[in-house]
Amino acid sequence: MAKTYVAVDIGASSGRLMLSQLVDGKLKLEEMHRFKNGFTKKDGHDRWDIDHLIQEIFTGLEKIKKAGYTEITLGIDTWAVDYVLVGKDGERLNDPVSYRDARTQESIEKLTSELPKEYIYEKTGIQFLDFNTLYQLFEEDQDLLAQTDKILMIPDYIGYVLTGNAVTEVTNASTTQMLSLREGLFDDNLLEKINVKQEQFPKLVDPGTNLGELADKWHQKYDLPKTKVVTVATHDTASAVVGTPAVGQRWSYLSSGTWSLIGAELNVPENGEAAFEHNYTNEWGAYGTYRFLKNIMGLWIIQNVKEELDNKYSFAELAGLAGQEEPFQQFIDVNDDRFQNPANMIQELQAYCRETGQKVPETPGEIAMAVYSNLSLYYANELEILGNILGYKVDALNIVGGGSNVEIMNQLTATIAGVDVYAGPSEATAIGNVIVQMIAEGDILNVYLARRIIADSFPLKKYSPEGSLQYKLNEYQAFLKETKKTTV
Ligand code: LRH
Repeated sequence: MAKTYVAVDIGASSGRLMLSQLVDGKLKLEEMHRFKNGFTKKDGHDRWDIDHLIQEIFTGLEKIKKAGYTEITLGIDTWAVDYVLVGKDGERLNDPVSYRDARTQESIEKLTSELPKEYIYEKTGIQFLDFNTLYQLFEEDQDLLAQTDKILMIPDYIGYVLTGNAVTEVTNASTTQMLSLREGLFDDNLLEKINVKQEQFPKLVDPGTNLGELADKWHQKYDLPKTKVVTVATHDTASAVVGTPAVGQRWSYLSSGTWSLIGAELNVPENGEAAFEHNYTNEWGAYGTYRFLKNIMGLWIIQNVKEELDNKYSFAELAGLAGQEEPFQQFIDVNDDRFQNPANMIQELQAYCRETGQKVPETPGEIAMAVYSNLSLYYANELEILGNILGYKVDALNIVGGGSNVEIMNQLTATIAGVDVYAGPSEATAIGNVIVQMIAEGDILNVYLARRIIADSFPLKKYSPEGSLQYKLNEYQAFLKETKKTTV
């Protein structure tokens, strides 16, 4: 019987346990358990309920055992930048704060008044986002930090709870904005500025490292399969890029989930002036690669809209309603900070349109179309910037993740950007997670072969440009220039 692999893949809005086997050269993937995720206010901050997430993992593993799988290999990936502080007794000191919490709103300015941005970017190659771990730790409660034995990134913490073994996996660690590109270690100057010691981070490991067996105490408590935990590319976006079936010579990717991450896979980091100016990042990828990309606000906007409409419409229904509306009724800078965690997303979108003297979207269809068409414009704009920095025009955009199901956006993006779009698989993150396990276990030779297997196993949908919307992109770019200028 084929070996059984399980991906624990937890994003900011939901988590899942996906079971996978390699059968006759094709990947089989089955969802075994799905649960919601989100943050709530506790002790004055927006926090994740990490114990609940771990409980859901056990629930999923029990289901897997019940379905007859007695022995599995397991990998964990989650969103980036957030961490858990663990004390000497091995217990977490508090629930982890969410990156959307307001505590770091001014931290980039504060920290970079002492250590110039140019220094940090040259060292780390990581984009400036106010929620990077660097700024979160800068704002951390100093009493808690003094009691901290280990700082564990979220997936490393989950792996630690499951096995008792602590590591710092590099793809996720790179999002801290504290890893030195040249040395491959945490940068001492940066650590000193935030009062953190090298020893507080367990040893750095690459994706594909064996973490260990599920601890006995969990077998005593629950009915679980025999489980070997492998440290995968624990940053969900890194797993998604591994799971991208790379179509085209000069391919690019858009990992479309709560966030939209658009970029290219590089073998050498690109942290020159142009990349700095456009705030592109060089997050570490699996197998020595760099994920040269930009964060775009993504489906977070539509997820909030959906909730604020009392979940009356599914995502598919919202896309259907959007399809009945004309695109480009208004331009929106979807990456404006005001959309990061507003009290009410619909009102924020409407206020933005009002303030910029544009048509205010009112109906669910109008609002959804405003979001989708502006996300597509933003993607196309970034693809142009990406091409300018790298010195070539990409010939294909591979859209993976849940957003790859939104046909209307796939088509608009292809037409505005003037590139072929290949959509799917929507579960690229879970796929990338199990691929790293399969390579580690010797079931697949390498990532190139893996990507061929993915393309053979999951149907991709191609969208070619329909006419040209270059003029719309030009108008949008002029709008962004103007609004960014006036807000400075
Ligand atoms: C996507 C993601 C992204 C990070 C953000 C915090 O889930 O990991 O790559 O920038 O969450």
